[in-house]
Amino acid sequence: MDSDTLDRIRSNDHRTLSRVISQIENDGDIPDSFFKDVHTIENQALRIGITGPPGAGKSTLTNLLIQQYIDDGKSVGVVAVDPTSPFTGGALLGDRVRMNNYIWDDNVFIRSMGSHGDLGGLARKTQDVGDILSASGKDVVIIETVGVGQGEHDVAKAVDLTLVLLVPESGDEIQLMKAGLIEIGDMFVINKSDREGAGRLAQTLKSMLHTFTKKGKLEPPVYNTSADRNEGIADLYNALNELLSVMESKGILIQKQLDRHRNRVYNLIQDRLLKKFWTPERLDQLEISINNLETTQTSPHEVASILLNKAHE
Ligand SMILES: Nc1nc2c(ncn2[C@@H]2O[C@H](COP(=O)(O)OP(=O)(O)OP(=O)(O)O)[C@@H](O)[C@H]2O)c(=O)[nH]1
Ligand SMILES: [Mg+2]
Repeated sequence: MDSDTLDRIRSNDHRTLSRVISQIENDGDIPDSFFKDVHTIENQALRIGITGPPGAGKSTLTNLLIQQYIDDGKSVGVVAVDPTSPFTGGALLGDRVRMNNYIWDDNVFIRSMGSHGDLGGLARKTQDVGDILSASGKDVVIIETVGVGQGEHDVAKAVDLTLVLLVPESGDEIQLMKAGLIEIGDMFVINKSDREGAGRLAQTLKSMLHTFTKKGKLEPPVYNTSADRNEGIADLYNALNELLSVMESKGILIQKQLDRHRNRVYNLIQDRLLKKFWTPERLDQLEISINNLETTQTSPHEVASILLNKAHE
């Protein structure tokens, strides 16, 4: 990666942003020195995660939040992470992203990104893309991700604030617990509140959050919106900013950033050690031991010990 690329990122050249993000998405060989430089020019964009079940209205809401930020004179970068898609090649997934209003606006950059089926890698990539967008000078980076599994938990660790979007059909207490979204939200939004059951869900959710919020932690607020009618959005936006300033004054944002930093180092080391460990030779050995397994009954523990011991030879 040359210094020209860095300059272009810094000067908010969207084509360069797109190219570099594609490289990250496709596991391109980007040298560490590049990220080092990106980090030094990184401004501290606020990172917001929006997660929730498929079709809950995440993109519709994101679109409206973009407008609120623009009206406030802020610039926004959006990454729509699609864990179900192997990769997107940088194309806007028209029907998933629904954010085509800003194509010509320098203050808004929108990308979707797939995972290659590797959710762990997705969290790392999301962080890296966040850094790039931050370096381009965006004030806010929004990461939209579908809440269907482990992926959103990782993404939640990559942001300053996680907004969980639910719909009236999201169900009762037990279903909400099972979905695993309760513990990751800093703020909850019941979208499609034009539908029946929105008030009931809000009550259920509030009492759950009241019960489960640990002492000394902030109890996440609950808001109702109808994104496709632009209802409740201004209130939500104000509440979001209010929550952020409370989080900032209580030192929660700084703590999250420090945790994020620690986690990234941890994950990078894990990735690198694994990459270093699995040489073609060891992969061959593993294959051989698997073939032998049928006849020799070697336990996986034993095979692992043998391979690990060889690592020390
Ligand atoms: N009734 C109703 N429909 C809505 C509302 N908000 C969004 N929708 C509709 O719900 C559908 C899905 O909206 P999206 O914004 O694409 O939802 P999403 O969560 O981004 O979807 P995925 O990214 O595919 O998971 C669209 O047809 C929207 O028009 C709402 O408040 N009420
Ligand atoms: Mg979407």
